[in-house]
Amino acid sequence: MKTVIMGAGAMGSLFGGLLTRMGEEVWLVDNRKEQIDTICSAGLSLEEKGKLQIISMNATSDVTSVGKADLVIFFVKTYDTERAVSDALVLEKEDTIFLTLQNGLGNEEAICKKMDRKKVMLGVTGHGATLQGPGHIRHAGWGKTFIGELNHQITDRAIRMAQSFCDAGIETEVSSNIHEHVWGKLLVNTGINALTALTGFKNGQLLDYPETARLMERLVFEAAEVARRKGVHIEGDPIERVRKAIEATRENRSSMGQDFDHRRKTEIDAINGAVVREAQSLGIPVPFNQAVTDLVKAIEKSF
Ligand code: KPL
Repeated sequence: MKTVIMGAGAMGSLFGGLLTRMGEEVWLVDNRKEQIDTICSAGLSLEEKGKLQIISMNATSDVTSVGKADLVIFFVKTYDTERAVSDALVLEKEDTIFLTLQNGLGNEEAICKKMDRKKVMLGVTGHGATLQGPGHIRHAGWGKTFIGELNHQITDRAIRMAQSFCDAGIETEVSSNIHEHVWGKLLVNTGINALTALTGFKNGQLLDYPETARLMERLVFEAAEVARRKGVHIEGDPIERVRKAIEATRENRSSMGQDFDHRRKTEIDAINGAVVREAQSLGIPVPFNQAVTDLVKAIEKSF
């Protein structure tokens, strides 16, 4: 099974490293030259539970050099999905599967604009990773991964993929309603990402102060109400679910936090911004999500 990962940031490198370590043929594709050159020359440095491991793996900036793929995983930032999908067209053969494990809303639509829907699968992951430097990541959060077909059927290819992820130490379940998991993960990102970016906190610190814990709850409450009004079923208490995700990724700096640290564009439009857009179309006020979206966008413009 040949897997190509579009996007060699912290999470793309983590999945790539874990699958390579298990013996899969994996290629990381990214146009960040320093990241790719370091992985090619010195391997991927993976810090996990206090141990450092070097994993030799394939990485390139030239997607046309990779050949055809059995599985393509999109791990690019949401605002880059359309470009990555265009780049990935050269990897396609009759039975290639295109899986997104990205954050936020809108990835399915962006991928399906150019790919046959039957080849596309959705997923979400509860893992967290921090890019420490070129070619060097720290695995700093553990959680389940869910994958599923767009038509909600449990297929053999989904079961096989989940098995190979599990073999690599990525606990994965096939879901018969992956869209619920996409919304569940959206709630997690809605409560964590913008707040950690704005405060400079690691995920766990949000619960250490009543002020940020309260803000997290308001953001999640609003997003859960939008989900409810859209008819999306969210299993269990949404705020409790986000608290658990914060505890499981306590030592991680969220992806948006890392974007702020490097003065980079963020995924705010696909996370709290998406909640605001969905709420507007339903006519529901979401003042906390509107406020953090405006703050993140204003700071982003100042970079
Ligand atoms: O998805 C994440 C992110 O940082 O984008 C979490 C799960 C919140 C881990 O940090």
